[in-house]
Amino acid sequence: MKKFLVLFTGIFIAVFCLAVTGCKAKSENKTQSSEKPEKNIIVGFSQIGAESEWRTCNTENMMQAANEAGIQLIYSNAEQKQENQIKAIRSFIVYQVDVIVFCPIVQDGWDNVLQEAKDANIPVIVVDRKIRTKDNSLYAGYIGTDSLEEGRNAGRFLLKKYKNASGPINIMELYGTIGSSVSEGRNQGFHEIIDKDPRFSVVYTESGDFLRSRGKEIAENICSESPAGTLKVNGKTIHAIYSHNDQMTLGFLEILDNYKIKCGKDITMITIDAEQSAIDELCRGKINCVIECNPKMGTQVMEFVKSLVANKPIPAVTYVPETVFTEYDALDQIAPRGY
Ligand code: GYE
Repeated sequence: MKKFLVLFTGIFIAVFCLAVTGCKAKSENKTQSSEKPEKNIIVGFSQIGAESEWRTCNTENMMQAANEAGIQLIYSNAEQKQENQIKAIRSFIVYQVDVIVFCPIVQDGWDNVLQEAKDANIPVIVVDRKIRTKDNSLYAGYIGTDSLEEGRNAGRFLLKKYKNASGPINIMELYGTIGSSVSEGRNQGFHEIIDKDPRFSVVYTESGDFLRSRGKEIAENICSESPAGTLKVNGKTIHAIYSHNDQMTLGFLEILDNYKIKCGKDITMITIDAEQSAIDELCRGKINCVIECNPKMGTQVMEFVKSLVANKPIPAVTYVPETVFTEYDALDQIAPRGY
């Protein structure tokens, strides 16, 4: 009986302490920041991978924004595989997160898993890249880059650069990931502009999957087949390169340097992202035009998360602000990029 009493008192004290500290923790939370949401929001975030500095910045920005908003983020790295993203989304559904945020590596193939999220009443925000779906009600909204406009800006730069040239101007296009909305947009926007001018033609396109290593590989194959000091594909001299991201560009530049081909002078180089290392090459004269792709969308995403948790709608499409840096600008005025 005595033993039983001691045990009972022990349990009682433990429960009491837990209750007190629990209340204390709660009240501390409240006084720390009155702006933090009442409910502890949990977001499942499926990221593509870590293929570029751009991507790493995008991930860190999302984590920091979640932290600042008092939102718990469950991060999953898909290592460049759609199947891993689908698995991650399914695990977020099982976990019953409040909102799912994901960067789709490619546009197609999401309908089934998004239907599962919808059936579980979990809203989805598509970020960075777009998806193609039969039913737009499968996700709440998209926020990210305007890749069509980025492609147009690349085309506009060429028109300006070759304003007084007679042509022909042969272009090589370094394509990103096949099937991704951003590469499709960057390709379409570019053609929209240059196809109106008969001097320009894309004579060669190859996918480097947004990877520096692939940029190097493609350059090595072409350079080793070209006469010294030139870049020739299928017998045609390349005058300009339009690359869908900085990492592929930087890999390409490394090889051109080895082959003593003067990029920025003999070959015009246009690239997208505006990582610090691309801006540095613009300043060194090896790149002629850098189109910004803005990875910092975290704060806006977390605002959208809060709206959805409060049952408020979010805009169907939101584009992040982006700019263009070219050899015609005052390059010493460019602020550090932070990625
Ligand atoms: O340009 C690239 C990347 O989806 C916009 O993905 C993004 C692209 C970005 O890794 O560097």
